[in-house]
Amino acid sequence: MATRLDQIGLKHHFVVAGDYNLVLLDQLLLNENVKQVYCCNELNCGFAAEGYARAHGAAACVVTYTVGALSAFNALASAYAESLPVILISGSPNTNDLGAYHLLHHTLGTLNFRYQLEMARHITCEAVAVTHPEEAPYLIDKAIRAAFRNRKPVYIEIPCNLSGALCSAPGPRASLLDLPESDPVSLAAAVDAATAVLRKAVRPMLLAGPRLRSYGGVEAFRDLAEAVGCGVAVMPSAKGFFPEEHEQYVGVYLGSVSSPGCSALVESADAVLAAGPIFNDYTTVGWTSQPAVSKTIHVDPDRVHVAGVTYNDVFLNDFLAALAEAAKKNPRNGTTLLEFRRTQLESALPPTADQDAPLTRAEMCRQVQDVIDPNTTLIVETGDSWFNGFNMALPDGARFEIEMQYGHIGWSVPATFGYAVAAPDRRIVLMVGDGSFQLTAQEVCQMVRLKLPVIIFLVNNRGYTIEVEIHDGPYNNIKNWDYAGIMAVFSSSDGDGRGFRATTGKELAAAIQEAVAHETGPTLIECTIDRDDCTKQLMEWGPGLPQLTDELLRVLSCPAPWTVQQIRLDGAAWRPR
Ligand SMILES: Cc1ncc(C[n+]2csc(CCOP(=O)(O)OP(=O)(O)O)c2C)c(N)n1
Ligand SMILES: [Mg+2]
Repeated sequence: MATRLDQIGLKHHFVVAGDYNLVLLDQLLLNENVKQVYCCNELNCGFAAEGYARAHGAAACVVTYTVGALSAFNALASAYAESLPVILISGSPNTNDLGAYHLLHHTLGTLNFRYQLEMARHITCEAVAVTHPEEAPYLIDKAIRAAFRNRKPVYIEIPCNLSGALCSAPGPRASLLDLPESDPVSLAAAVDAATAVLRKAVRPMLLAGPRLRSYGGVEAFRDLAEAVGCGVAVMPSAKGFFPEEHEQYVGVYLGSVSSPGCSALVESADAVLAAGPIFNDYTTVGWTSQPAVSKTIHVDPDRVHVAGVTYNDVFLNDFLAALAEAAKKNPRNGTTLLEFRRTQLESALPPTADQDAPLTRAEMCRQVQDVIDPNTTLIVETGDSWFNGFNMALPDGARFEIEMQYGHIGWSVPATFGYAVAAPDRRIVLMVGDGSFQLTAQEVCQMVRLKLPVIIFLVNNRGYTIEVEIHDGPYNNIKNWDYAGIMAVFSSSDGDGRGFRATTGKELAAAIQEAVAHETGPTLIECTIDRDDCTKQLMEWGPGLPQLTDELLRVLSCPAPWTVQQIRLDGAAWRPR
């Protein structure tokens, strides 16, 4: 296992120790090329690996049986949704325990020791359990190969008593990392069909989707954009996959809450090539906006849909590269770009607020924007931080990370930790809401432990503001914390994390100055803003999402034939129509 993790290029793996994995951890420590990084709990451990995979391409984490693994599963599901090859390794009962009728701790107290493997199958593309030392090299390779081919997580279970057992040495890594090749006939046909569509189009557009990076298409997409010469928009989770300073860049496409001028271009285009998109309820703003299917060349990771025909076994990277070669510049393709530039007002810099006035969201964003340089990775958490992030300008080289398909609040703190471990030379900036932070806050102590100079903007708006905009109630209020003060707790006597509270523009500017200069640990800046001070995009996006409104209840509930009357929870009698 250690040799393979080393050979696939991992420099670290993330760990929470437990008595089902201790011997395994000893074995992994023998390979000094792959360092162990410890986490506070297994959910965070999984998310740290997820964040590491974003920066490094792949990741591994090691946990103990059931009590550990079941927590890590949530993060593994995130890696599935976000298409990241994360390898989850769990210790498991000895191979003789079942036959010996041994009831074991950390289990359900039954003799079923298979449930964890069965559960893992649903959230991985390959789940294996080693049951004999000689099977280990084969099963480990099988799982790792699947992770790289599918860009999805995998699960490997290793019994305690086999963790130190001898097995045959692994051979050279051979084809472990190879991607499958497209079917040449399908590929050529798909490229022909797409070329014909693009050639005919008067107002073509390119749209980058979240799967573009996972499936290795970022460079080919840029080549294609330059070959076609048309406008390029990105979906929110693909922000940063096409350079924002490029002359063809037109902004973030998110239906009615897109960046200025962008949705009109995408929706009026006569051909849209969407590379690795995910059109879900969030990204279509509650199914209100999506480029017309009939006009879309839809490029999935392993198939392409063009003009009502699906070309299977055509891989995204191959397709984009071949199409870039084939696409000829259409002189009219610049039309949309020209229109776009005409509609853009001179982008005025946001006004600087009165520096002694209470801090506002807009002033906070204005100052965060100044921190983002070409070497920055901006990581944004679910919440209004998403929308704050979409609005930030990324200079060339800057990167952007978001977990918009899975949307687990609390993801960002451990994922930022993992990302920072993988990319120690980048400036890592996190924007996270108070509610999200409360889920996984403790992982900041690992940033302190490893002296990672992450800058955390903790947006304290006293609650779940994004939920307030979707559907408000008392459940959106949360207990306030002394977020700035928490850094002293995490630093204790052997760390150097710093915490500041900014209640005005002046205090924020001073805190940022300290944060940028602080190199021996993380800095958390608590930005206190009003509970209702949110982006205008959130105000429009939130109410657009489908919810359990009375109208939907009426549409969805098909009463059973014997139902005469149903009593709603609020006591109001409701009769089926
Ligand atoms: C694990 C999990 N639980 C619950 C939710 C539902 N949820 C989505 S956003 C959100 C609130 C986020 O609040 P905060 O981090 O304070 O962001 P804000 O919008 O206030 O800036 C909640 C509870 C979720 N997405 N994930
Ligand atoms: Mg909040």
